[in-house]
Amino acid sequence: MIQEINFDGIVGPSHNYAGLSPGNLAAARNAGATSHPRAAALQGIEKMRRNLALGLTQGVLLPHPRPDHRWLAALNSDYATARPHLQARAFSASPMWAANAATVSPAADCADRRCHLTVANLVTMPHRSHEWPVTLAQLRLAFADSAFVVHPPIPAPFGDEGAANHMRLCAAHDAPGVEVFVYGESSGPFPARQNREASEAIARGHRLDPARTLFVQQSEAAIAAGAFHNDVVAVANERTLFTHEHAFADPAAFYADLRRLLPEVEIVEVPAAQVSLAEAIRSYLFNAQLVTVPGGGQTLIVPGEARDSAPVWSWLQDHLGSNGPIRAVEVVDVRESMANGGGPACLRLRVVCDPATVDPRFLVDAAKLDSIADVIAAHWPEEIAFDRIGDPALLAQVESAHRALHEALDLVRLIDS
Ligand code: SUG
Repeated sequence: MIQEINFDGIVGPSHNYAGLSPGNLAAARNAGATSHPRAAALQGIEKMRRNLALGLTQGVLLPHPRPDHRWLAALNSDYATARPHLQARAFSASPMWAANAATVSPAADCADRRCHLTVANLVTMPHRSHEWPVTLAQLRLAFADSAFVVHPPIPAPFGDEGAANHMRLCAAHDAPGVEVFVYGESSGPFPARQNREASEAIARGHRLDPARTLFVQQSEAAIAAGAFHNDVVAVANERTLFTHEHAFADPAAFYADLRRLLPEVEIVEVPAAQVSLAEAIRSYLFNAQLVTVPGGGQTLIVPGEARDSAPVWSWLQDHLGSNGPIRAVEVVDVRESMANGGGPACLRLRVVCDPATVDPRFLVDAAKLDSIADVIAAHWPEEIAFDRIGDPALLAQVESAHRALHEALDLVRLIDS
């Protein structure tokens, strides 16, 4: 049966705070702090357990080998002799943010009725620019069935950050949808990571209907306030768009297009007067998983930081008391990821498909999550102080932890290929 599956990136054993993403305020604020990879990964597992408990289907994507020796070799370097800035960029656990793995168009939207995925090139940030080869290998394995088409990345210099800048609105997951590609243009202090040219190329590759595809500009104010991806200020699920008032450059035109293409659309716009852009970004209200639970009704899965914000929490309580589309709120603790600017929505990639067409090694149930948690508890470093990033003993622990997880999931071929 066609359904939405959330594939969460498992937080890798090298998770650390190196402050590598200008424009990502949380990551910049925590640069140099001590990280807790074991707790971080277990927080991610707990979030997946909660999704299963809601009756949702859950998948995983795996951490990448770190440090990335292949990338360093391509730079004519190696981990022992690389300068600290390259060491940190080779060591980042950033593939955990699966929303940046790929852009996904469900089969119902594509002319050939196959589900298309384009791996994101992530060229704007050096530490993320080398993720795509391993992501591509994982996607090719997980989605090897003929129900899918997996595309290589869009070439540089056209930046593409995947599903974080893509939304889909539809009457139901298996019905044809309206696909919305959000791109940025920045004249402010921070880079715009999603290039319109890249989004248009993806839409052509996915064989989308141009009449049902929108290219929408992110507001410059949002980027300048720290919305380095659109999913920091807006999220969509089925017929609901949940967005901040200042997410888009021309919201009126965008909403009019949406209403024309999907008359049943429900637009829930949070006014800046109630939640400022700064508060939305600090609390990650919109970096929530908006999910349809079995039996209908939508639940918003927010980070604990949203509950800690008085204006955000009071807006949510008001909405729950109204007749709005969000019927329930679940709070999850992903604070280790949040400290690097990654909320609940960043940690997952949504794929609408029949689970029977997915390689079962990438799908999880409660028992499999328990066994992944055991591997994490046994192998993941408890903490990484920033000045230990070049330490050979840490490197050995991270590499053996990575292998242990792949062995447990019968996916060692991903490392040895
Ligand atoms: O690309 N943080 C990630 C966070 C990605 C969040 N994803 C979504 N919004 N979908 C980024 O900025 C910080 C890593 C560091 O600084 O070490 C980092 O890469």
